[in-house]
Amino acid sequence: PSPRTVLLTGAAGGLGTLMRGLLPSYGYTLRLLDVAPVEPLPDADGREHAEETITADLADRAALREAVRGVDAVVHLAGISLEAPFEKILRANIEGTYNLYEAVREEGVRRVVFASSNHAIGYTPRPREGDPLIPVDTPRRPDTFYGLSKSFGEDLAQLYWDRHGIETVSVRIGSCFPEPTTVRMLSVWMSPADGARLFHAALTAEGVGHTVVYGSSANTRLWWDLSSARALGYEPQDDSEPYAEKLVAEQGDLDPDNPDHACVGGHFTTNPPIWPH
Ligand code: NAI
Ligand code: 15L
Repeated sequence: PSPRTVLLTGAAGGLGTLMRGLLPSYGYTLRLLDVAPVEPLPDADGREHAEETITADLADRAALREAVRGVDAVVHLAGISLEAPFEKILRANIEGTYNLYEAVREEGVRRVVFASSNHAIGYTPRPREGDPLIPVDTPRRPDTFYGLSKSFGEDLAQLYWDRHGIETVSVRIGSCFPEPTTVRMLSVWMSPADGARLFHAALTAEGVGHTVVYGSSANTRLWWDLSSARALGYEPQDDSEPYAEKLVAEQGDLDPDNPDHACVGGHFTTNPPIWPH
């Protein structure tokens, strides 16, 4: 049976807020968790969603156990989403993701969708014209402690599949924001609507074991291979190309001599944006 009740962690964040708006139309009932209070979100018609919200830290194992109890699946977005001192990444992303998987194991939840990141392979050179797309089994080359924590999360997911039979789709998200805002994002953007399509496919595809996929729209300038995502039933509908003319006019094309533009992780490989808290 397809999952119906889903715990969405990181629900107060940017992607969490977008998915909270989009996933209910696929028939899911969401339970929302974040360390920051999850604010009520009015429907288009002004009504509030009937959602259960939990304010808890990923360090709180008792709270996590309660949060996953009775859900069919977890979409795990919570954590530090940029570079930060190692100790912070360790606590929120590494120990936090471990704590979540332990709760999932203890409560018998069958499926996790893990928000991995392109920064797990951030030092991979970006494909130039005529180069093949980056395959999903390319060696991991994290560009930050942040990217390293996503690499850990993918390995943790593999362990919990091999040892405990808990299925995970690890989605190496490119950039999921309402619109692409940089020339790099023309290659890595995932529209929020495609994000919801991909999460839905990751929640419902059968026999995924641990599957790694890239999370992007069907961009003309795409850098990586979406075939493992398509194999789940994901059919991206969007392409960043309509934004290209304006962005290239404003910012210029990616400069082959600029180290910020050499690798898929972009400026995370040179001067990563730092988590503000
Ligand atoms: P965000 O920073 O806006 O949201 C993350 C949320 O996690 C925040 O609401 C924060 O309060 C919560 N959080 C942080 N530490 C926590 C803890 N210890 N316990 C409970 N909650 C905690 O980030 P965004 O953009 O929404 O990303 C969501 C997830 O997707 C993150 O895991 C990020 O690494 C991943 N991702 C996002 C991409 C994007 O384009 N938005 C790209 C690649 C990966
Ligand atoms: C990420 O992993 C970050 O969480 C997100 O904020 C973006 O910076 C994205 O990668 C990106 O590479 O654009």
